[in-house]
Amino acid sequence: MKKYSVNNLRNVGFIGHSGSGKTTLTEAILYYTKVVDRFGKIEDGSTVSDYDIEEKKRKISIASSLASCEWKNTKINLVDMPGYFDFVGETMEGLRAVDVAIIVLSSVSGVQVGAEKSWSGVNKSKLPRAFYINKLDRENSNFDKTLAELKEKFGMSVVPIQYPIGTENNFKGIVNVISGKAKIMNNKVRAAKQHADA
Ligand SMILES: Nc1nc2c(ncn2[C@@H]2O[C@H](COP(=O)(O)OP(=O)(O)OP(=O)(O)O)[C@@H](O)[C@H]2O)c(=O)[nH]1
Ligand SMILES: [Mg+2]
Repeated sequence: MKKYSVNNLRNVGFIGHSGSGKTTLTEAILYYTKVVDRFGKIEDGSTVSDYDIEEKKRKISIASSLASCEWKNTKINLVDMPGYFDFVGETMEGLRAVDVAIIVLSSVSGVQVGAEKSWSGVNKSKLPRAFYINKLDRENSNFDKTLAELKEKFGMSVVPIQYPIGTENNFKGIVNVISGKAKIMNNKVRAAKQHADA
C-alpha cells in the first residue's frame, strides 16, 4: 500500500440538507478519480457510500461513510454524512473526523434548514468550510440566487471561487475566478452525468 505523509493527506467531510447530493457528489469524485469504474446511482442503490441495506431501501444516508481517492499525489479521505435530521448524531460524529467541511446545497432549493444546522455544527467544531452549490443542471436551478442567500445568511465573506458556465440543461462547466481558467465538461463526462441523472 502506498504511504502518504501528513502533508499529502486530507480528510474532507460532506455535510448539508438531506437530498442536497452529498452521496452523489462522493460517487462522482470516486468515479472521476477512477476509484470505481461505474457511476453508481441513488435510485439503483448502487453508490459506494450508501451500501447499507436500509440506506438502499430508503434512498438516504443513515450513517457517515468513508471512501478514499487520490488526487495530485494526495490521498483524500471523503466522509459522506447523513443530512436527515434523525441521524444528526452520526453527522456530528463525522465532523470530528475531518479537517475541512464542505456544506452541500441544492441550487434548486437554496439555503435550507439543513445548511443552517450544518453551519452551526461546523462552527462548533471550528472547522474551515466551503459551500458546494449542486444540481446546477436541474430545471429551476439558480446559482446567483443561492449565492445571494448564502451571503445574506452567513455574511459577505461568502465569495464564489467558481462560477457555472451555462444553466439548467445547458450547464457546461465552470470558470475559476481566481485563476481565470474555465473547464468545460467533455462529452464523455456529460454523457456519464446524464446517465447518472436519468
Ligand atoms: N440532476 C441532478 N440530480 C442530482 C445531483 N446530485 C444529486 N442528485 C439527485 O438528488 C437526489 C439526492 O441525492 P443524494 O446524493 O442521495 O443526496 P444526499 O445529500 O446524500 O442525501 P442524504 O443522504 O439524505 O443526506 C438523488 O436522486 C440524486 O440522483 C445533481 O448534481 N444533479
Ligand atoms: Mg447521502
